[in-house]
Amino acid sequence: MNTNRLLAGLAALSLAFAAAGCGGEPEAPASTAPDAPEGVTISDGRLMLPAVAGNPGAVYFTIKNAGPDDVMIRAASVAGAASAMMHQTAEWNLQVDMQELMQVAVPKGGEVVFAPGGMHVMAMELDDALTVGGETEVTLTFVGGDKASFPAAIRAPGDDS
Ligand SMILES: [Cu+2]
Repeated sequence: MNTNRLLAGLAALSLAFAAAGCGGEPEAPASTAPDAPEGVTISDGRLMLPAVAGNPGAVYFTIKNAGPDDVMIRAASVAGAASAMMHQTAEWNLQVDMQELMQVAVPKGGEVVFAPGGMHVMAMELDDALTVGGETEVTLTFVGGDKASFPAAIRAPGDDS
């Protein structure tokens, strides 16, 4: 289970906000936080800052489902962003466009990669406290109410390897 990682993430986040003197909303007590779905793990989380301040950032990660059931992501949130949504990048008549994804399925035994040029979490109205080299926390909400949080390293614009 991810409880220890979640606790560590929450602790790190609290420290980050305290250090920045940021008046972020208090985190819910960890003891009441819902667990991640069984067997679901998330790795390689990173937040790309926008090239132009005020534009949205993009979060990428890999989610694996080694559990007994298919799971469905239905929402994402990013600490330090006013709002966030899941997007799919698509090229259309030589134009790059984005489409909102209401749900993303992660089948049992499978993995889904959010990566440049494909799916991403778009993070709107980023807090100034999110700076290159830092870390923030991303939370996915699943159909049925489970949640999974993971750390995202904050990277410079274009550093999306
Ligand atoms: Cu987008």
